[in-house]
Amino acid sequence: MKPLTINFARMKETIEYSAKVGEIPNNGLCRLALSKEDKAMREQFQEWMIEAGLEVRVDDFGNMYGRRKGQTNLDPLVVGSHLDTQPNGGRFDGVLGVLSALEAIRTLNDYEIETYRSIEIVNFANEEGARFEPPLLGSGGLAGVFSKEYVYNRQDRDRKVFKNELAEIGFKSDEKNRLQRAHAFLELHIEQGPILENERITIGAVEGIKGMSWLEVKVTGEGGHAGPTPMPLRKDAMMAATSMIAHIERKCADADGDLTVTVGRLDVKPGAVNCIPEKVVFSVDVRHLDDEIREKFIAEEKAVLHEMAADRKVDLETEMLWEVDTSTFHEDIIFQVSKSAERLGYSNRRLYSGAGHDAKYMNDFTATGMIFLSSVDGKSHVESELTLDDDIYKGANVLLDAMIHLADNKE
Ligand code: HGY
Ligand code: MN
Ligand code: MN
Repeated sequence: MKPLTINFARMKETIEYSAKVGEIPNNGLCRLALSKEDKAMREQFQEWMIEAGLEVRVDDFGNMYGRRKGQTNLDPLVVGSHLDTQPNGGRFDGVLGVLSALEAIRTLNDYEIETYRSIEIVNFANEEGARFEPPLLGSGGLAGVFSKEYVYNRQDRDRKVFKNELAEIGFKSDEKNRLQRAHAFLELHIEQGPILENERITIGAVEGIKGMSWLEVKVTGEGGHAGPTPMPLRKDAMMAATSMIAHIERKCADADGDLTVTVGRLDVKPGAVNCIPEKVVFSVDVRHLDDEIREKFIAEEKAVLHEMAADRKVDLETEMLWEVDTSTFHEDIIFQVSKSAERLGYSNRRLYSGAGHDAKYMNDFTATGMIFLSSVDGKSHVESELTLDDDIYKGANVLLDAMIHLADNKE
């Protein structure tokens, strides 16, 4: 049977709607988890799912599910991603995975196709970890990696608590609504890197996700007056922290090309022009395909930072906020993505993901895979994030074809 294709004009409408909910200048999106913008987008997504005839439910983490009944009660096929964004996010990260799943359901409805297994589409709560750290709280909670108590007590920078914010937006529901079992999970997502674009390849059959660590470094010195305090007498937390960050960058430059290190968050106390910084707290995001290389880098670097702190007579504390090892997806799902791309005549290649995704924790829950689409200039987590319509159309067709095959799998 010739592969079906989606209704791109209809899908484009949902993408354009989403692009307005939390819109910021330069085509960006700021739709932080559990914000009023997230609430508005969730409510619209819920409406679309109901219109598509899905049984909608929300679990206690705020994960949203829409179930399309199949012929049997066998474990369902699950597809989806996340609708929350970074503060300076793009219009496609996570969004495409949720809206392509919705469009695939709508297309199955158009053709009145009844699948052997039920299909559930999902919007996971708090994938980005930009507001409530760490990331993947919804999928991680579902997979049993994070306890309900841990997730509920996470606080944002304004000390707002996850549990209260989730209730506030009206998406805190029942534990019994959690997804119980799945035959497989498939997530369509933008690559957020340059490989597919550089090689002019349409579809990425993702093999897995790199390991990553989120470290927090606290440097405590002594505050003082910016003027009369002689330099040799200072215990300046900012000068110490910046020399540490410079060392981290140098050490990363000496490592192999796969290591990435990012200092994305830095807070200074008291943060006044004419006060010597007393305390600096900064984050270090470390990623590598080889878990041993990542862990060795962190252990060696922590030792050097402690030496640097002693030289500067400041205190140093480090805390591992979150870390995950490299995960490899299920061969059957990776193969299905490649096969569906071939059936549709789209170029494709296998690759690993440098970005984290809900598929990371869903891989603990069921046979999991991802479909990648090209990111223009390899950019993401910026307002200018862009994936071209033609790629979106083709990616959604691959998702649809893979869904039909996986949902009709009788094993
Ligand atoms: O951090 C990540 O890689 C993901 O975008 N949350
Ligand atoms: Mn994402
Ligand atoms: Mn992201």
